[in-house]
Amino acid sequence: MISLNDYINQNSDNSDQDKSIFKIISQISDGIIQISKILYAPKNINMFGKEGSKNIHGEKVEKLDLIATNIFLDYFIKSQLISDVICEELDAIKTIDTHSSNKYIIMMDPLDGSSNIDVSVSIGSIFGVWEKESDDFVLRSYTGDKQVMSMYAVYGPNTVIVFAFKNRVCSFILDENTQFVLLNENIELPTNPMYYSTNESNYDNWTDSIKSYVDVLKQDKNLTQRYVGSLVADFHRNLIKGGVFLNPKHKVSNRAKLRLMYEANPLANIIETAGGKSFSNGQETMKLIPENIHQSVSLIMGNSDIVKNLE
Ligand code: AHM
Ligand code: MG
Repeated sequence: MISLNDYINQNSDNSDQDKSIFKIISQISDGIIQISKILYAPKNINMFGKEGSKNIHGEKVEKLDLIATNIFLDYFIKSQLISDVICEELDAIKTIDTHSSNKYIIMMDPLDGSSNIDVSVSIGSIFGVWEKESDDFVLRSYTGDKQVMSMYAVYGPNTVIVFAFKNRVCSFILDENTQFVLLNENIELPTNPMYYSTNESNYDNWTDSIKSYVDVLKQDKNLTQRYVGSLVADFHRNLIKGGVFLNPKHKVSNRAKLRLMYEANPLANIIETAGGKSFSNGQETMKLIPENIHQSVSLIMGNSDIVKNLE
């Protein structure tokens, strides 16, 4: 068994960047352990349910959304590495410390799929890490292709973390001693994809090109449909088994649902490192110039041979 700590010791080249990023991975993992402990302990059931307010996206905030946000923020404040945090649950950028040694920016969805909490369906946390470009924060500079590390956790039958760093995608599972141990040190998308994943209740609200694309996926005898409704769970399944995930824009509103900075970009980096492709708004997701921190984009990602660049 190789623990996360062993893995870090074996794979760090002791450069400043390796030391910093592995420390960030380690701190995020500690936050994920804290959240797992809350999720898997029945005595904490009073921490579940709606908090009462709505977030900037108009969604009802779950108590756990806020608990998870604060758990990760505490680690980032202590790290002395993080300058600013952009978070699904925070209206504005949270500046932690502009000291020059704090040179990383984190974008996070601290609890993805939170509407699935009450029904015991898998949920997750998503993170993208960028090196700070300049003293003034200029969002346009933070395109997805500049991420130095992307990571997620899936809280399902067990807790698994996956990260893309140094051109590899690795996964670790939380064991019975509350320690992350290595599952796979080089995840690559399988060559025979199994699934297409989308919310087909939106069919009438898709453009004709998306409808035709999904019609073709449905006809493909090698594919079957799976859809959880927690982005991380849908993504993780398709990363391991192969497939395509899509959450297109709605035809009438011309708007999409998923967020560029802390959902689409981190997962795009992971899928592309694993050999796949990701498109948003008719472009490669990671080449999109961000316009605002909570910007929503269409998302189509998965195996290169079945994924299509549509909106
Ligand atoms: P959130 O729970 O962080 O607000 O995430 C939004 C969720 C994603 O996890 C999931 O992929 C998507 O909303 C589901 O969208 P839809 O309702 O269109 O199926
Ligand atoms: Mg989310």
